[in-house]
Amino acid sequence: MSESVQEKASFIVVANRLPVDRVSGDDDQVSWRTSPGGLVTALEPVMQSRGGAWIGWHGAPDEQVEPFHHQGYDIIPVPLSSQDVEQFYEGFSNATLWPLFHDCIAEPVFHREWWDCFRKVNRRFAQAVAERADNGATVWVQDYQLMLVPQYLRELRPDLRIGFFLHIPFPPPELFSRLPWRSEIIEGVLGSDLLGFQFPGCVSNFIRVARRLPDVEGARGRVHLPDGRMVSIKAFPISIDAVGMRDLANSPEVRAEAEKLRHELGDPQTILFGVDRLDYSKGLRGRVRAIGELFDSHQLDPETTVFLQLATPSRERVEEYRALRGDIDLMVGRINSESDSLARSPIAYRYTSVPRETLAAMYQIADLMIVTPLRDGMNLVAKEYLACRSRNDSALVLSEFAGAALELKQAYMVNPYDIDGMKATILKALNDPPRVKARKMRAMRKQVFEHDIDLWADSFLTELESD
Ligand code: GDG
Repeated sequence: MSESVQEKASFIVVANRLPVDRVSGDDDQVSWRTSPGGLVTALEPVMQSRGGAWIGWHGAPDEQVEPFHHQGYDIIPVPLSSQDVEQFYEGFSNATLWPLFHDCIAEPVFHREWWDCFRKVNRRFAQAVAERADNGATVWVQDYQLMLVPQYLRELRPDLRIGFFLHIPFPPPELFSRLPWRSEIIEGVLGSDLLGFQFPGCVSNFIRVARRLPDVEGARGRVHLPDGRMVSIKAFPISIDAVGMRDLANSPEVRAEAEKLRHELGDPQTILFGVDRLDYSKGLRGRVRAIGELFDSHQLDPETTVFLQLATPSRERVEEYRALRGDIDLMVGRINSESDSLARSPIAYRYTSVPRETLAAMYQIADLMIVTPLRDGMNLVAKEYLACRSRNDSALVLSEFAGAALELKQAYMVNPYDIDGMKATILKALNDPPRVKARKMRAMRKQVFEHDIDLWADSFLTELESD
């Protein structure tokens, strides 16, 4: 395969971020490293076999980066100014759409300047795709930051096959209709030929919203537009590279790191584990409160049990995220300072991101995985835990409001708003007989290994490319 950047591509993925991170060496030489994450792992083999291009932002504001070839496919950077980052990314994407689409857990902020910038940047992405796409190419647009790209792209290039996948939930019409630009967003995304959502509830929410547009009809996974076009709408629950995760977790290096970690935590009998981007949708406040109360009432014993919580820094310049960080610091500090145990703190809390190997080691040592989002499109953490835990003597506590709950039915299900309910379920998950836990783990592991990320990508693209 050619190492130079191709002028045109027959397969294009377009996402807010590129799948690479820039790394600077000691000699100031810049190189690019594949960024970790499910989407990249899923789409890389597809891009390599098709010779495609990935179009997205490279992560540095006010900088132009030339296209380059990376591990078998082309990387096409789209520039964003500092103002674009503030208004398009931090503003409209993450302070308007993100909270609106997550049940308005935080109050969505509506600013007309943000909307103007959102439209401008979406046009820029569409333009970049239009210039690069071969005749009749397949284009797969990713996620809420680019909801207007399908329409803009179709205006520029009606010959393309355009798919769109929303990684976050799509809200019910009662919430969505608050958005001052609701019709424009729906018309934008309806520029696609195929629209994919995480779970069937999002499909029906979307069809109900789309039917409110003049002369639009929709039912049973299809929307018919006034211009005669038909858009297919379907659920494609995303997953993980289950085999890759399992093999990583079982590698000698990760096993050694797991032993070391356990020792650093004071060799506790039982380890509870949570890992999330520090985001208010992930339900950290309630989770820490529930576990803190269990330690406080001695239903969890700090002499034998540790709760390890890793929170990955995220959107640190958005106000709600700063407030959340302060709250969690305070709560954890209070719980640890009030503990009777001098030997160790009940909560080992880290605000940092760790290498993939370290995360796999953490999954390995976790006896109980606690995943309690208030709303989540899917939640890959729950699936990664199942792939990494080859022994069945463990348990998953899972929020009923995560998309994953529809597939991982045997999890210990919780309502993350119900603190007492969560406490009771955590204790049950710890104390159930081993054969009950083993049966649950086996069933869920089977689900994750049989529905992996390849199946997700293949089924979307097969559907998009079939007539
Ligand atoms: C969105 C939707 C949907 C986390 N900390 C570290 C780290 N991670 C990795 C996890 C996992 C990923 O980040 C998080 O994925 P989630 O699915 O849990 O959540 P979001 O980031 O909110 O993702 C979500 C997803 O898109 C896919 O469609 O499931 O609902 O909100 O892979 O492992 N990875 C490393 N170090 C960390 O510290 N290496």
